[in-house]
Amino acid sequence: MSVETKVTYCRICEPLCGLVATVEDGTVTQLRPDSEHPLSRGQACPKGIAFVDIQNDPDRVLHPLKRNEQGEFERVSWESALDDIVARLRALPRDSIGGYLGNPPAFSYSHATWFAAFMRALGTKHTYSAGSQDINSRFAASALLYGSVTQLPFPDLPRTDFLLMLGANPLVSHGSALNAPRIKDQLNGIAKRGGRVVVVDPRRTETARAYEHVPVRPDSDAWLLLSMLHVIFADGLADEAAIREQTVGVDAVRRAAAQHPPEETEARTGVPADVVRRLARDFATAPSATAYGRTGSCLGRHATVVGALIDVLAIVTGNLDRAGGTLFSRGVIPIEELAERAGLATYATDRSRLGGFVDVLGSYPAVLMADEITTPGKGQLRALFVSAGNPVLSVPNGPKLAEALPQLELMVSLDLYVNDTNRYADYILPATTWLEREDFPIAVASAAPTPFFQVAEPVVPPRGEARQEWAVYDEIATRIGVEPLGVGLLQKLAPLTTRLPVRANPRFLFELLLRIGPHGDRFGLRRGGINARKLRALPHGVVLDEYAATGLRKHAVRHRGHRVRLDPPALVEELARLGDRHDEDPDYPLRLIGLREQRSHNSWMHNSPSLMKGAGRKHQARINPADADAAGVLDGAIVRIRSRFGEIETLALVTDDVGPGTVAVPHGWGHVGGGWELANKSGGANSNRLASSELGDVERLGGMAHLNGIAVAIEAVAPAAL
Ligand SMILES: Nc1nc2c(c(=O)[nH]1)N[C@H]1C(S)=C(S)[C@@H](COP(=O)(O)OP(=O)(O)OC[C@H]3O[C@@H](n4cnc5c(=O)[nH]c(N)nc54)[C@H](O)[C@@H]3O)O[C@H]1N2
Ligand SMILES: Nc1nc2c(c(=O)[nH]1)N[C@H]1C(S)=C(S)[C@@H](COP(=O)(O)OP(=O)(O)OC[C@H]3O[C@@H](n4cnc5c(=O)[nH]c(N)nc54)[C@H](O)[C@@H]3O)O[C@H]1N2
Ligand code: SF4
Ligand SMILES: [Mo]
Repeated sequence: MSVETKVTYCRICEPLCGLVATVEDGTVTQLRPDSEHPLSRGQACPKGIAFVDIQNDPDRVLHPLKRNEQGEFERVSWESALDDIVARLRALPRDSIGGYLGNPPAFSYSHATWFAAFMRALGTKHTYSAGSQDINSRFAASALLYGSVTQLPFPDLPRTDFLLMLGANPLVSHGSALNAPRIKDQLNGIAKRGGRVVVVDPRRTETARAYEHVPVRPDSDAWLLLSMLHVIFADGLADEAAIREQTVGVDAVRRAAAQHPPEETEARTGVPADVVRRLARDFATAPSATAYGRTGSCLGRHATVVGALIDVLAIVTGNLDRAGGTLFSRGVIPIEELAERAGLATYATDRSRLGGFVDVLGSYPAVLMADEITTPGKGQLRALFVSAGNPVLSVPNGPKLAEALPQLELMVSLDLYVNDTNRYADYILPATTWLEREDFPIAVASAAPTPFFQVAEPVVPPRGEARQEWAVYDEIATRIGVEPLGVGLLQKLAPLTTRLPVRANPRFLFELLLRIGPHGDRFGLRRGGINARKLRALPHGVVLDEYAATGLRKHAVRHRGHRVRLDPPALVEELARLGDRHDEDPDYPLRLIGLREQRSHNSWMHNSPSLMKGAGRKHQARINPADADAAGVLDGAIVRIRSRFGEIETLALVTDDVGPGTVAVPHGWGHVGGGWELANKSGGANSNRLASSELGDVERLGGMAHLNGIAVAIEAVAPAAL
């Protein structure tokens, strides 16, 4: 028997922790934390360790599957699958072909790039992603403020004196839109230095418990932030010199803030005015301060406004682009930046067929998919690729999407499993896991307080007939006669190079971009610069700088004069509309928010025996004792949660971690009909059944789904009824 150990890094979530794999006769038998990784230094979470369950899962899809006439999946060859897919695509207009890209490709440079290039080559508008349920509002805010849709400002954790966090729970999520391994140490570091970590969250989360908690009503952050700005301007605490130097249009913010003194917003936010005043003063007078928001700030009715105001707070207090403040992101492989400069990464340059939503990075709200499938007319969505996604569980009103999917003329999924979505597909094509492919960190890696880079080689060959997604897209594209990344596009991305192959492969492209990036060797012109060959000799990765760069505004801000624009018309209009909508409805007096758990990852790790063992692994709704009492709901009993759009039943966990009026339920549960046996048995319910798929409920600037702050009611379910 041959036993080897191989160094790699985890690609489940954003810290990208270093791992060491034990490989016995070509099979990964163990994953353990890599003690030699310079940043994660021997730390990894249970999900990373348990990935070995997924790698070797007997329920994994290892061969192409085709739905037969009885509606069952049967094994077919790659050749016959691709022949049929290609033939059916050829018969369709290209603008009727679309794709949904799920979350895992955020950690696969080749998958993400080739999917995007394939969609672009088709010239279709039907590009959707997990982004509209996650982070597109952040990108929209960046497009408005900085003229750069790919900009991902992040908190300078190692140097800040004050971190204000809105809607993030990094002790469980491990940090998001932020690449910071060992984030708990980083946050503890702030406190140890005498700084502060303040967590604004409707739930007393793991992170809120560990630091200072400001409980807030769901979906009221816009008012809280405006009131903080109110105090900062009214008390003369704004950094006028920084505002003059870095920005234009501050009066728009001043005017908006003036209308929201803390005394007037306190009923809405639940944060007492004196707490807001103190918070604003402390933030503004801290030696350095940064504000950071994550999914809890992105899934409400005013997501883009909230995202922008979070930055504005740092900007007007002189904390943008300086040590300890909010820093501009910069990719080691500058793919996002180059794509943007080449006009390939856009915001609001086009509109969706239905609803007239603006594009964010060329994609539209995923909640549109169901209507786009069922609404006839030019450009109707008729063929759909679902690439590493499970939108039936992750987008609002999954059941509606599940009903629409069978109406497609062709649905193809690239995945590891038969999941709740691709069970409706015509073809499921087996994809490699991250242990079976090479990688470079992209996307979130550009938001790293400690710039770092690591290349990963495949740890094992693909299991079964699994293939890398990019290669599948490349082949399909070639055969239907479109070029995903041909010479023209390549030249746009990497104008420096002259020796270009006719058709790129991802490795070629990214190694090239690495060399022309901020740390690259510029083909020998920059001494000490990096290239892929050098990096392969450093398998644990390499720290590129002690701290992230400051002074990047002239590089990052693409508005005229490199000034941050505080008065973009779309934002000003949206600020004026704040509070126009009323969610108050006596029939649905409570507000539903989401929740992430340590041993769960969105919808796709519920088939791992090691993560699912233990009594606590049940789907539960966190309900405040007062609300539970009023509805007669008992702890541990079944509760029915109703909204205007649907209802679910799950177990009640009565706890004062959530304030009165708030109910917190994790998404990504309630598996039915997929090929993951343990997941199907794990119970629970799809909380997104409660969310609205009405176009009027989609946030306008970022196209964000409304998933936090949904009006709901609860009731006890008599055990006899079950
Ligand atoms: N109510 C509510 N809803 C939410 C959220 C919330 O906070 N509240 N969060 C939202 C967020 S932030 C996100 S990111 C989305 C996630 O939404 P989705 O991305 O739609 O769903 P996932 O559950 O991440 O499913 C990922 C799929 O990819 C497959 N997969 C895993 N690795 C690979 C791989 O390497 N290659 C391929 N081809 N497939 C792979 C898995 O088997 C799984 O089927 O959910 C969103 N939905
Ligand atoms: N263990 C684990 N880790 C994960 C994931 C996972 O599923 N499991 N998913 C990964 C993904 S895809 C992502 S995008 C990241 C997300 O990373 P985070 O956003 O840090 O993760 P969440 O736990 O969803 O944190 C969101 C917080 O927002 C709060 N919140 C809800 N509504 C509001 C509101 O209106 N205002 C405010 N201020 N707060 C609100 C919630 O109570 C919750 O604590 O996590 C990643 N990491
Ligand atoms: S926190 Fe866990 S899942 Fe995320 S990268 Fe690290 S080991 Fe992987
Ligand atoms: Mo996400």
